[in-house]
Amino acid sequence: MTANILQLCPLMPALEKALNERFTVHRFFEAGDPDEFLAEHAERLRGVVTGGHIGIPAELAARLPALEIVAINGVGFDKVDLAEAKRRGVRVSNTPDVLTEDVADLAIGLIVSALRQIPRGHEHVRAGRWPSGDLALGSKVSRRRYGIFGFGRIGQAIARRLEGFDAEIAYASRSAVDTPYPRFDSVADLAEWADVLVVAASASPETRNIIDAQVLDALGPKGVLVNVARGSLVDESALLDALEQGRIAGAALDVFADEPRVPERFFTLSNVVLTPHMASATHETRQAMADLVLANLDAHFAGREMPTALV
Ligand code: 8YV
Repeated sequence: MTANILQLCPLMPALEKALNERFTVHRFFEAGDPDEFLAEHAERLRGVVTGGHIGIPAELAARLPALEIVAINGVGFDKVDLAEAKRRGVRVSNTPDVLTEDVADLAIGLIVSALRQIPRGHEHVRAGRWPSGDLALGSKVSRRRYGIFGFGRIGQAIARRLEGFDAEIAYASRSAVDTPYPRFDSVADLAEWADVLVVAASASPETRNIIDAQVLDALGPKGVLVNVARGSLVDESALLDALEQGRIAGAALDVFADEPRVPERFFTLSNVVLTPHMASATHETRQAMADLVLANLDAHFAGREMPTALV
């Protein structure tokens, strides 16, 4: 008999097809009344497949007595309680490494978009405004100071790409990394030094709202904030105030505190570039992530060691 698993969000069609071939899949996000659904199915559900940005709410995990594995289609595990999983003997896997390049690539895209105003230029041409005048000037990307907050796999991949821009690079992170780049003790000091502050740290209670008004003021009126990590690292209302008041020059954001809901205040600002959490969203990378999700589930249900286990 195939195992019953709970799917918490839509996934790429090839992954959904492969899951359906292996398991009895229940699409929780389309299940109607969650209480009725759980009353009928909870006791049979042995696995959960979910996105990194969704994880599994603690209340839901607590209502799944037969839960054995949570397979995250993403690298971030901030929305899964790993300590509780360990306590219960529930295994957890994620998809590290395969998405590093794409996230770093999008960070570069956001940096260039924000500094060189690519989205505004695009709109300028499409709206037929070019004959009536040129855009205001942008700012240089090359030979600027880039402060990277979070210097793990993704932060380091961003730094490697920025080398191509003859950039000055520094970082701040929980622990020192073996690298020639200077390390700042605090994010505020890094922001003070940097022209562009790139957020690439993982979300945790310690990093919640760490990019606050003080850090933004340290970044200053010529500084730009780029976030490809998680919205929870940025105090969004402090960011909106700073952008509206010109206390920082601009922001390029792929992630938001309450996504997919984005505060409307962002929509009237001309100094922002906004993308819908798409840093890992390429065919190639989503396929590689899907392969890892399946490899972890297959290994678990075959009693083998999982290739990318967190717990
Ligand atoms: C994905 C992510 O958008 O890896 C992560 O942690 O947030 C992203 O890669 C998401 O997990 C897709 O399900």
